[in-house]
Amino acid sequence: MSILLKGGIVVSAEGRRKVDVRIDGEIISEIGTNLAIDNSEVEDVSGCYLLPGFIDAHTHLELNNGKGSIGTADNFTTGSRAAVAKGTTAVIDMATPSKGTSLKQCLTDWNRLAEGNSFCDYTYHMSIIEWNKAISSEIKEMIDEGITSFKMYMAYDNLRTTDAEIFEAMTEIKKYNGMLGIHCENGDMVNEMIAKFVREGKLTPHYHPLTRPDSVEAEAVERYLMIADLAGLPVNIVHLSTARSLAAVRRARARGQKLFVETCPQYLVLDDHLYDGPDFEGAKYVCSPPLRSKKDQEVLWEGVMDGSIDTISTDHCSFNFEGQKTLGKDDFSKIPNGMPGVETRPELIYTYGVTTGKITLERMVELLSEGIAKQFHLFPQKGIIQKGSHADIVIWNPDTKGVISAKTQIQTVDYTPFDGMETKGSAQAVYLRGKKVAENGQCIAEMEGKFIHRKIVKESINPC
Ligand code: DUC
Ligand code: ZN
Ligand code: ZN
Ligand code: ZN
Repeated sequence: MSILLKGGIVVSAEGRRKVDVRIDGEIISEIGTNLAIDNSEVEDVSGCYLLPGFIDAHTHLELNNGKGSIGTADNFTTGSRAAVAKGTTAVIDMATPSKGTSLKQCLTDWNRLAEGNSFCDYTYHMSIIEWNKAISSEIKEMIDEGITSFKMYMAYDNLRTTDAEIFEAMTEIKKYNGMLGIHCENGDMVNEMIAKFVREGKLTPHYHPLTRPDSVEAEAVERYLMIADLAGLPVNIVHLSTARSLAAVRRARARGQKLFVETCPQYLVLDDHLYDGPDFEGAKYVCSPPLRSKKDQEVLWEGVMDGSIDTISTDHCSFNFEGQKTLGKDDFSKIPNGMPGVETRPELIYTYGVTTGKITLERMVELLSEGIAKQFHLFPQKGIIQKGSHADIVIWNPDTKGVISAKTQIQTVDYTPFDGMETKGSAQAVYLRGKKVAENGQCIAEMEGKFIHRKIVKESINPC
């Protein structure tokens, strides 16, 4: 039997329409005004917006941080449960191999982690942490397997490659019109500043952001964009966090370069005074790049508003405060980097972006779903509510009020960096490929998330 969502307002990046939506099986079969009930099961969604299922293009649901084998607090099951509960119906997780592991093996490993263990749909960015003939020959293989995007690092000694290797990887990826995202920080400078503070006995979380100032990110962004320009590849800058980096992006675009920019909710709603919290509280906010100044926050919001920033994803990488973050109690450089966020992104962006008038709901849909789907070859299967697309639909109630709390969150981690923040609006129900998977903030389904095989369609790349 089909499902008829009646009386809601369907929102896309282009606008909003008061129309009914019929779902047959996994697919949206009909959209129109006053659709006949026929044999459909009717759900009255009047007063609500119908938004395409949100896509989080940057999660580390299962990551070993390379510092003494610390695994993330969440895994595919708990992370995806938190995702769907609040409206995220697909994630693009960072598949991260260890040194000496082939990309094919890493793909097998990630499939083993995700298959049958995910409440939401998923795919991966394949991380390239070393470059050689064998890895180079695997790029096409990955694309044929449906993995059309890659990730590289300019910082973290266990993950980073040289500029020459980045250039070679770009050249190979360009042959197939793949997408490359990069963690932009100058790794040498970070190492140097960590060593200096440690030498001086400056060991509290206060020093974490001082080892990774805005110049460390902006220099890497600028260098990466120059390398991409040489290679002729449109690239993605992940978790851009500073005004200086955004200025570099604008300069690149002004000279005609095509690129994409992602930021994360933490850089929009939190700032660096949190590193000075009492006791060891600052450790909760240790992520890289670090939280920035209020001024950076303002400039990032401007970027979100004027289109310089294309997408918002989370960089969800959760470590417990007790027993994991506390490993760095005597030395901030031993605090595992990362924070949870896959659960809270929709409510944070709606509350602090849409209800404040900074962005429209249409823009939120673009930033959290449609734009991501287009950039990463998930469109029009995902990212839009239209006939023939997956019925991934968030029934968004704009009238609810809430407070983010570690006590009530679904994520399996012992804190949230957004604790105590008030929210407005929330997912009243969530459909994943036609099946209701969440209601009133709780996941109500089985783990039926599927791997999404992506195919490169060149026309879908449309950077602003
Ligand atoms: N930064 C983090 O804080 N955690 C995961 C990886 C990253 O780049
Ligand atoms: Zn990163
Ligand atoms: Zn401080
Ligand atoms: Zn990341």
